[in-house]
Amino acid sequence: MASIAVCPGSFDPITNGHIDIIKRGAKVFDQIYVCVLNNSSKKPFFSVQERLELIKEVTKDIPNVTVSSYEGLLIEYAKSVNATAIIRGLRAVSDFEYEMQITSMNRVLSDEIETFFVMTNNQYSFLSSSIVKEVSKYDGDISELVPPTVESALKEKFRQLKG
Ligand code: COD
Repeated sequence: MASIAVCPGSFDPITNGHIDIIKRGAKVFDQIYVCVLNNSSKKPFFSVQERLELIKEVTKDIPNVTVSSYEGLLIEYAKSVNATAIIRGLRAVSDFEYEMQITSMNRVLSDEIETFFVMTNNQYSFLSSSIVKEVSKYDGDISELVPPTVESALKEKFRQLKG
C-alpha cells in the first residue's frame, strides 16, 4: 500500500523553508499532498488561487507531489486523499505550543492519522512567510529566502497595492 502524507499550510506565500519540508517529506512518503487551507488567525495576502499557482510552479520538479486546496478541516481533507500522515515543520520552541494544540485536536478528530514533525534546516530556522512579506514590502533582498517566481509575485503584489 502506498504511503500518503498531507503537508498542510497557509503558504502565504510558499518559502524555501516550506519547500525544504516538502522535499524531505517526499523522500520518505510515496505521495505528498501539499494542501492550502485556511488558518482562521491569519489574514491572507495572496488569494488561494495565487498561492496554488506558486506552489505548483516551485514543486513541479518533485514527481510525487500533488498540490491542492481545501475549505474545511485538515483531517477531512487527509481522509479524502487516503492519507495516513500529516507532516509539519518545527522551527523553534515557539512553534511547539501551537503545533501541539492542533496536533492534539486533530487526534481527537481522527486517531487514524498521525502527525510527523520535521525539524527545520538550520539555514531556514528564522524564515516565515510573514518575514518574507515584511522584507519584500520595503524592497529588501529576499532572493535567498524564496524561489524567483515567488519573489516576482511579491514584488508585483506590492506594486499593485502601492498603486
Ligand atoms: N522551516 C521549517 N518549517 C517551516 C518553515 C521553516 N522556515 N516555515 C514554515 N514551516 C512549516 C510550519 O511549521 C508548518 O508546519 C508548515 O510549514 C506550514 O506553515 P504555514 O505558516 O504556511 O501554515 P499554518 O501553520 O498557518 O497552517 C495552519 C493550517 C492551515 C494547516 C491550520 O490552520 C489548518 O489545519 N486549518 C484548517 C482547519 C483545521 O483543520 N484546523 C485544525 C483543527 S484545530
